[in-house]
Amino acid sequence: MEQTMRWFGPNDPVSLQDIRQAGCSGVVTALHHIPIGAVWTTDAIKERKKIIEAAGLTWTVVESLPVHEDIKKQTGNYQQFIEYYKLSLKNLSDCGLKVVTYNFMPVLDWIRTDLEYTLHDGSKALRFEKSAFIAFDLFLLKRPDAHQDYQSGDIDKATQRFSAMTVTEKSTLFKTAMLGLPGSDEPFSPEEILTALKTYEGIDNKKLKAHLFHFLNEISPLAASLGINLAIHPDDPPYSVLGLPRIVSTEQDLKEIFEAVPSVANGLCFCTGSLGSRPENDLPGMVKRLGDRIHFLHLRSTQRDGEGNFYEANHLEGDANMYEVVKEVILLSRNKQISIPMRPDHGHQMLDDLKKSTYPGYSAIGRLKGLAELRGLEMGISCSFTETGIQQKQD
Ligand code: DNO
Repeated sequence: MEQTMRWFGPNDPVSLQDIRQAGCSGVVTALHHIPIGAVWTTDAIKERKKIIEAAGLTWTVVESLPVHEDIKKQTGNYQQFIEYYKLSLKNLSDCGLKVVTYNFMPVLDWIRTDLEYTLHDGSKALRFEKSAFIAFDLFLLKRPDAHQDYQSGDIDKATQRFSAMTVTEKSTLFKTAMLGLPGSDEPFSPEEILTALKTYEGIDNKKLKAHLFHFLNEISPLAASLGINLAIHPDDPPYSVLGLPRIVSTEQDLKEIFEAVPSVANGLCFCTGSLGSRPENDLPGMVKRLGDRIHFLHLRSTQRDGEGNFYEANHLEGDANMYEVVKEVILLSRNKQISIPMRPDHGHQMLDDLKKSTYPGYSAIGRLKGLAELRGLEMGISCSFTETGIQQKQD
């Protein structure tokens, strides 16, 4: 696996030097300052590339080239936005970029209810708590008809949870759930969210999928001809939230996406954290079955409980069977003679970073720890394969 870390650009408190010292050869980044939908010019791409290369690193993966909401809804000038997307792909390819990550989650990217969940050792993790999220939806966001999306028992639990919260806890929950997109520390306002949610009325999973397939049919042939691999990021969490459709949550979803556009360029960012928070997603099996389309790896593990809550565990702990996942990735890489870029996704806020302010999930030391563990795991498995003479997967 090619080891990288996410870097949010020149304003990221984690420096390129930090990332290099963590043992990475490359970074994963995006031009976060360019408004969603606008073309990434070659000048802007080259400028970012120059900064990265001056630090002795490569720009390995684009994460993300965001998809404009009009493309997801097929409203307004969406064909124009698709053309802009194609232009950005062309410009990225002209600058030597080969993997482009994106997502098709309506309105919001990932959602958590607690960015500072304190673990037994004092480090802090990201957490999703079902009752807190329902309480946010019903009593803070006050989404019209939200109660129709929940079972009465869940509403009772959320009501109790909410009434036990202090004013400060309510305000923190509110800000956390509305944090918006990574790379931004600006939360959405409730009015903005409610207005955006309303624009999805009448768009169910089937319709959103058709819109995704249309988009992919438009961009995949170009991506293939440019030598770019597209990597869709799964939904996080992998189910419907706030009444929105979600279509990249299960193996079946992914199979449909790959069948709809059979080009290998139409691929996946295999995020073990997002997919792993849904118990029936068999992560090692998915690497085996979907391997041809995996162009980028996000490795992290979540710890679920029986109540629908999860927190982000240490990279080798939690529910993801990281040993089996990495083993399958090594077999896949050997079979295809490739090195798939990976990054340790998220990390605990720990040690000196507890005093610092960084993007949630993206402090340096916790990710460095995760990366070190994952590298060790990879090396151990690879060496044991070599010793036992396993060069290729025997199917
Ligand atoms: C969260 C990330 C996601 C991811 C996007 C890709 O930490 O994994 O925000 O970058 O969904 O478009």
